[in-house]
Amino acid sequence: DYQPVREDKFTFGLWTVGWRGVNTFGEPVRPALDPVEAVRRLSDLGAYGVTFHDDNLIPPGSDAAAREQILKRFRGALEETGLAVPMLTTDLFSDPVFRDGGFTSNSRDVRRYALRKVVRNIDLAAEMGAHTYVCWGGQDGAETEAGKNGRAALDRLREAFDFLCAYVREQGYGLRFALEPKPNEPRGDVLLPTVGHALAFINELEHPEMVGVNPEVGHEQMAGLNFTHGIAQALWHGKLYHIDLNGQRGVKYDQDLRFGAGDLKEAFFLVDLLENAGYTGPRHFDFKPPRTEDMDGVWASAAGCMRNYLILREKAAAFRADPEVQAALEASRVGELSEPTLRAGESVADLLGEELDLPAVGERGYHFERLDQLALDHLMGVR
Ligand code: 3MF
Ligand code: MG
Ligand code: MG
Ligand code: MG
Repeated sequence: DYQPVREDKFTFGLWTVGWRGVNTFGEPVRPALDPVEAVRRLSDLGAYGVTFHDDNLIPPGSDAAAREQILKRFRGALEETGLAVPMLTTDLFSDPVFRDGGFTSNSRDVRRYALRKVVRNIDLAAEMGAHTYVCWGGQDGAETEAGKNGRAALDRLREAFDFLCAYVREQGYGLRFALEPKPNEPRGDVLLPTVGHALAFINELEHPEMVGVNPEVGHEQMAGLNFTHGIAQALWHGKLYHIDLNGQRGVKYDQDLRFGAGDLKEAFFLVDLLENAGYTGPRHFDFKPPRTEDMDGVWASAAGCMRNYLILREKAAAFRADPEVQAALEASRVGELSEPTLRAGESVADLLGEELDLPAVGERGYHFERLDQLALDHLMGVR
């Protein structure tokens, strides 16, 4: 019946089901959603937790008393439902002051304000028991080359993360940061456009062990990249701290379709990878119920994200368990890639002394098409 349970670890951003459907050409189509209502509805649907930007829960400009009142009500909903808050993040993009970015705005006073906004929300993240703090620098980017010194921007970004890591260490919080890459939108070009750029950047930090990535399906696909390959590399580096699941169809604006919509085959192999690689973090949905939907459609869309994940999980397990698939994997030499190329202790002379029968090996076929068709047969439900 594909009914999600808490152990599936499905989480949703408050900004996803709460998205009011504003777009570049259209006004909001749905009413504001009370975060307490979001918690209750997501709990009823079987989710494990919720995540949010500071401003999703506490409207900017709230005074200390209002903030406490909102938090008290929200904590009440968490207690009542048992939902967790495994991740928090900061809105460093909506306010007009962030029109040239947060950590990398050309304006130093804005950069200092961005740091203060994050520090305050990190305290809340720790209080809520979150393990991950996601940073998406959506307005950190440019439309022009002359207006932005790319190397200085990276200096300032490093300065920000070195400072934030030091703060978390001083406070003794058990938090790790996860950078979310995106190639463009809202800026013409965004800083750290892909998973690979983010991984390289992390190596330049003072505490690289405290910083990983939060890749989003659609963001890599907007750059025409293979998301599953990107996740494989993030896992290989031990850097998959969090993940944003959704759907996207090709190189165009950030569609944020529900998970499974968009490139279904890549979604299948993504679930297969996450389930088999031992990823234990939340399965976090960052999607936008389309503007066509009323509130019933919003909940149908959220339920669809989880349902599709569970169906794909079942299909992936059946694919791996199928004896014909196992034989096809063997015929495709997939397991052989896990064998080291060199023998232990082998000398260069040993290697040089070996011959390869070029004509014979050149004729070798890999039978990937047959293997891939078996995957599609499973995915399409005929096996
Ligand atoms: C934009 C995004 C963001 C990030 C969020 C988490 C608003 O395309 O994906 O969602 O996921 O800011 O930090
Ligand atoms: Mg997106
Ligand atoms: Mg996104
Ligand atoms: Mg995202």
